[in-house]
Amino acid sequence: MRRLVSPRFLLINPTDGPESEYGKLAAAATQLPQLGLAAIAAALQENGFSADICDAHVHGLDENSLLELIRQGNYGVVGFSVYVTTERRALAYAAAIKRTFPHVIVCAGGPQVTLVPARFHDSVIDYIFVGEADDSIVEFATALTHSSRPTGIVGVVDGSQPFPDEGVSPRLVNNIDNLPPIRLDRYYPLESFYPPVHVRGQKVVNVIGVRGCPYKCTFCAAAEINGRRVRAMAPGRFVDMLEYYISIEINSFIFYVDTFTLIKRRAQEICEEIIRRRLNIEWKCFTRVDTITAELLTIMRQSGCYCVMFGCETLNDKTLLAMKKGFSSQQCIDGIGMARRAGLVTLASIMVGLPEETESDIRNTVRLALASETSLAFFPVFEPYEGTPIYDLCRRTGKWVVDPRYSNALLKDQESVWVPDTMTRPRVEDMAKEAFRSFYFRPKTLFALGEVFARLPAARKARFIKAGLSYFLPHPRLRTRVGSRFH
Ligand code: B12
Ligand code: SF4
Repeated sequence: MRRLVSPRFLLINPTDGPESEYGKLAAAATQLPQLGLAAIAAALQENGFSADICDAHVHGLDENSLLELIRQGNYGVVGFSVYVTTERRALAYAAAIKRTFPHVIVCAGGPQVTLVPARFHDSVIDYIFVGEADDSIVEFATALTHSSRPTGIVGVVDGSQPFPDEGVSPRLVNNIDNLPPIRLDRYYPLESFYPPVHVRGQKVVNVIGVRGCPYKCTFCAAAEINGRRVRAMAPGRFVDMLEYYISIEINSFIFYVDTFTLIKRRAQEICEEIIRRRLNIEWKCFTRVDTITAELLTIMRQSGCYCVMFGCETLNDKTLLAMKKGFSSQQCIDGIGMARRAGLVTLASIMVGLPEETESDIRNTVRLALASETSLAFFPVFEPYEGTPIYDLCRRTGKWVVDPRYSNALLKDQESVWVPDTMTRPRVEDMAKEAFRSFYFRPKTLFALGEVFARLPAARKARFIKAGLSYFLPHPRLRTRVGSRFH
C-alpha cells in the first residue's frame, strides 16, 4: 500500500459568483464566509493536518486557476462544499482535477451532498461525506496517512464501492463544545465579504453556536442536514467566540443559528453574558414567532440585538398547517408586534408560489403582511429542495420549469424553478415582484428603509446605490462591483 505523509487539503467553495445566485441583484448580494469549510479546516489543523480554503466568491476561480493552485500548493486532497447552486460547478472542477492529476483525491460534502448523496456517487468524486464532517474528515486524513484508500469511516462513502442499498444517514457531531473554535479570519480575507443590506455595523461576521432543529417544516433542509437533535455550544464559550472577534475589531454579528430563541434559557444566558462582559456589539438573529417572550426580546435588545428575522413562510393558515410549520398566521402577526414593541427591527420571510397555493392565497398573505407591523419583508419565490419532505408533494402538485439539480431561484430575479398546478409561472413571478413592490413602495417601509440605510457605513451605502441603479437602469458600466466590501 502506498503511504501518504500528511496529505495537504485544499477546501473549495466552488460558486459561480454572485451573478448566478442573485441575478440582477448580484451587485448587492450577500456574500459571507462559509462556516462549514472553516469548521472542516479547523478540525484538520487542530489534528496536525494542513488545510487551505479557496472561496471562489473572493479569490475568483476558473478551471485553469484551480489546476494551477493545486499544482503550486502540491495538494493531495481537494474537497468541495456543495450547495444546490454549486453542484454543477463542483462536478465540472472535480472532473478537470481527475483528468489532470489522477492521483489527487477528490471529495465532496456540504448541504447538497448530504441531501442527495447517491447522485454524487456515480460521479468523479472519490469520497462523499454525508452530514457533519468535523470528525469524519479527521478520521479520513488519519487513515490516508496509512492507506491510499481509506474505508469504513462512518458517514463517508467510497466512490469505488457500491452505494449502500439502505442509504447513508448523515453523521452528526455529538458535542459541539468539543470542536475547535472557528476563527473565520484565519481562512478568509474578511474585508472581501458583504453582509445583507439591513445588517448594521462597520465590520460584520456570521457565527453559529447551535446545530440541529427539532421542528418538521416540510420545505426545510436544515433538519435533514444537521438532524433534529439540538446540540448547543455553552453560552460562555459562545460569548468567548464573540470576544475573540471583538479583539480583531469586529463589532457586528449575524447569529446564524436556525432558531436563536429555541432554548429560551440559553438565549437569555447569552444576552446576560454579553451585558455582564460589557461587549459593545450589535447583532441580529433568526427565530420563530412561537419561541419568543416579551421578557426575552427585551434582554436581547439590551444586549445589542437590533433585528430579528422571522421565518413566517406564508400567512395562509391552510398552507402553514400543510407545511407543518407549527404556528398560525395570527401568531406571526402577534410575534412581529411583540418584537417591534421591544424596539427591534423585524424582517418577515414569506415565500410565494407554495404547493397548492392560489392567487387569492398569495394576495391574502401579502395583504396581511402589509397590515402587520413588520419593518421589512422578503417575498422569495418558493423552491423545493431535493431531500426535503415537500419535494415529493411538489412532484404530484406542480412542475419544474428548470432543472432542479442546479438551480436556485431564491432572490435570483424572482425566477421560478418549480410552479404549482394552481398557478402559471408568469403569475408566480409577477406576484412575487408585486409583493416586493407593494411592500417597499409605500411611505411606512420607505421610512424604515431610510433608517436602515442611514446606519450603513459609507462604502456599503455606495455599493447599494449602485446596485439599485444597475437593477432599475440596466447599463453595463454600472454592473461592476464597487466600493470597499467590508466597511
Ligand atoms: C448560514 C447559511 C448561509 C449563509 C452563509 C453560507 C455559508 N456558505 O456558510 C448565506 C446567507 C451566505 C447562505 C447562502 C446560501 N444558502 Co444557506 N444556509 C445557511 C444556514 C442557515 C447555516 C449553514 C451553516 O453555516 N451551518 C454550520 C456549518 C458548520 O455546517 P455546514 O455548512 O452544513 O457544514 C458541515 C457539513 O455540511 C460538512 N461540509 C460542508 N462543506 C464540506 C466540504 C467538505 C469537503 C466536507 C468533507 C464536508 C463539508 O461538514 C461541515 C461541518 O460539520 C443553512 C441552514 C442549516 N441549518 O444548515 C442554510 C442552507 C445551508 N442554505 C441553503 C441555501 C439554498 C443557500 C443559498 C443557495 C441561497 C441563495 N440562493 O442565496 C446560498 C448559497 C451560498 C453558497 N454557495 O455558499 C440551503 C441549502 C440547500 C441545498 N440543497 O443546498 C440551507 C440548508 C437552508 C435551507 N433553505 O434549507 N446560507
Ligand atoms: S424552517 Fe426553521 S424551524 Fe422549520 S425545520 Fe427549518 S430550521 Fe427548523
